[in-house]
Amino acid sequence: MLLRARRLLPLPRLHRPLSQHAPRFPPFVDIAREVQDALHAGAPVVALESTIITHGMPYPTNLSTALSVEGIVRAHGAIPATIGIIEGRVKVGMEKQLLERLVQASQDGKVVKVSRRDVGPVIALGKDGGTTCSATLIFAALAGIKVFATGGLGGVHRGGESSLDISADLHELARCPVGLVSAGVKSILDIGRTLEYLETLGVPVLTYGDTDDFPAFYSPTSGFKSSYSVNDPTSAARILHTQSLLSMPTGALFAAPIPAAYHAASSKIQAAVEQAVRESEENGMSTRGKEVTPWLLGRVGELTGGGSLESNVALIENTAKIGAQIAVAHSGLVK
Ligand code: PSU
Ligand code: MN
Repeated sequence: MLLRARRLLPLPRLHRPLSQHAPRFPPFVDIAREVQDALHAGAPVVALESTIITHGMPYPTNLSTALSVEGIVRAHGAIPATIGIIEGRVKVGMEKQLLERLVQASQDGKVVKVSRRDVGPVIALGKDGGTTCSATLIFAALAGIKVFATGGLGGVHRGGESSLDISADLHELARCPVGLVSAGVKSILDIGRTLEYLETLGVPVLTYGDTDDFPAFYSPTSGFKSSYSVNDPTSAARILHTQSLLSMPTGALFAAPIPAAYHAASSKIQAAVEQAVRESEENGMSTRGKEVTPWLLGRVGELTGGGSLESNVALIENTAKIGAQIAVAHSGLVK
C-alpha cells in the first residue's frame, strides 16, 4: 500500500542550534572552510561522492559532471561537499584543483575505490581514494551533513545469495543518519533482494515523485514498489528530522526517477545491462568483488555507444537538485 506524507503538526526543534555542537574532527579530516561555515550556521550542505569520479565515469565526463553537480547544488541554495581522500587526508568539500588532482590520479590508476573496509588502510597508508556511498556516508555523518546526492546506491548483486556480494552501502545507510538521494540502485543489481535487505536493516525507502514505482537507475521503473513516496522536499526532510529526534542512527533512501527526457533510451540501455551482466558471469568478472561495478558500468557504456553515460549524468544532476532542495528544507526545520 502506498502511504503518503500528510500535513502533520510541526516537529519540535533540536534543543540546541547546530552551532553549539562545534565538533572536533580527527587531524586527518579537512572540512572545507565554506562547508564548515555552513554547518556551523545550520545552512544546507549536500555531500557528494567521489567514486563516480574515480571509478564510475570515464575522463573527461567524470570531471565535468563533478563540477556541474556542484554547480547545481549551489544553484538550488546549498553548499556542495564532494568527499574524497587525498594522500590519506579526508577532504569534505573539494576545490576544483583537488578534484582535478583526484581525476589525474585515477587516470594513472592510483586511486583506491574506498568503501567502509578500506577507510582505515587508505588513510593510514596515505593513499588517494574515491569514496563510495558507504565511505561517503561515514564522513558526511561525521561532519554533520544530513543529505547526500549520488547516482546509484550499491546493493545485492545478482547471484548475491550465493556469492555474498552485497554492497557495504546498505549497512552504512542503516548506521548513518543521512538522507541519500539516488536514482534507485544500479540496474546491474538484484533489486528485489536489495529492497528486502534494506527492509531488514530498517532503512526507509521512498520514491521521490508522484508514483511509488521504485526506479532502476536508467529506467523510471523496476517492477518493484517503494513502501512510501514523497514529492516535496519538506516531507523528505521531516522524515530525516523525525529519525534524528528519535536518536535513530538510520538514514533513508530517496529514490528519484531519471528525468522523463531519458525514459526512451532506457530499454536499450537495460538490454546492454543484461548483456554486460551475462558477460561478467561468463568471464568470471562477476566474482571479482569491488571491480565488478566499475567493469559493468564501463561495459554498458561501450555497448550503448556512450548513451548510458549521458543518462548517468542526467540522473545525477537530477538527484543533486533534489538533494539541495531537501537540504534547504531540512535546515529550515532545525535552525
Ligand atoms: N553507481 C554508479 N556509479 C558508481 C557507483 C554506483 O552508477 O560509480 C559506485 C558508488 O560509489 C557505490 C559503489 O557506492 O559503486 C558500489 O560499489 P560496490 O558494489 O562494490 O559496493
Ligand atoms: Mn561488492
